[in-house]
Amino acid sequence: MNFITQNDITNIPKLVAEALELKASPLAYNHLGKGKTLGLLFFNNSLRTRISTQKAAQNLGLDNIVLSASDGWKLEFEDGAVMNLDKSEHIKEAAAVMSQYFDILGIRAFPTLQNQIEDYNEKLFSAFQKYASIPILNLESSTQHPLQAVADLITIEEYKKVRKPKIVLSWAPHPKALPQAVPNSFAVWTQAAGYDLTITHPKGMELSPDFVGNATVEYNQEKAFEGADFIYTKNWSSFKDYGKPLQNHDNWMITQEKMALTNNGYFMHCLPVRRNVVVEDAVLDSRQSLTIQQANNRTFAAQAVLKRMLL
Ligand code: AN0
Ligand code: CP
Repeated sequence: MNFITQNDITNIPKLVAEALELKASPLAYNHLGKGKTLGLLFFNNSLRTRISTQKAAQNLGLDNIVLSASDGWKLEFEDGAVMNLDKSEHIKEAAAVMSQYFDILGIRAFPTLQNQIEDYNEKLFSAFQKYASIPILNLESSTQHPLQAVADLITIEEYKKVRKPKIVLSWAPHPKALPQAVPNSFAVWTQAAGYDLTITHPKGMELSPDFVGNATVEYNQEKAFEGADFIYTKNWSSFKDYGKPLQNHDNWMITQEKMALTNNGYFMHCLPVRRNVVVEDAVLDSRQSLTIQQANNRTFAAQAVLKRMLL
């Protein structure tokens, strides 16, 4: 079994329940991974994804090896390429060789944010799927970050006070161009789990319709916040004007005043977060912030997924 999108998981509420069982008893399956090795290939930096996935593997008795390729290891992807320039290894060999050493291969690779077609076709992940002979685990691809979404669903399950809470995904300012992977995944996984979702962002920052699905889009941030139980915040760069960051929207920062419009709502963010740009200190440091709980749940999200991949 691969774990790349929500379509790889049957019965999402059951996966969340399995994660909560593992959280209560992390070592219950600590022989499941015995004799097996998880490879973790990072083309970009990571704090949470790297350590929580290693921890999850460790809890399952699964050995893990991290390969950090963020320093410019360039793979060739084109069929028939004459490799006389800067790329020293073809994906065909790289994926096949890693398949000899590992039983599962986790990959993190951010989008180019230049070529929308390549990014949204998941060029790198598709090539690894084609040329690796072992299951692939998504540690954040060009368009999706499913382990983050599972951790977010676990956190919502733990903190919701009603069966169908009001969940709002809000765009927030950021100085750099960031991927759409986190909001894309949050949107599809919350809806796949049966929740209604409201998305609020400035005009022009619409996400891909494939990920928005049936969510309500509300361009007035304060109106969107009214009565919300969870405010999930994330910056993303433009999908329409592909990869362009939106500047001069500092008034979209999450403040205490805006949180006061909610139903004593919780604040969520996947981290890393830029303080007093995305969200002000008072919100992040308040009791309503669930960011550290979300980060903790990354371990159990990864563990529930790896457990299914090993069974
Ligand atoms: C990345 C992103 O926006 O996708 C990783 C988030 C988990 N964000 C940053 O690098 C700031
Ligand atoms: N939330 C998240 O994926 O963080 P890292 O980039 O540190 O892994």
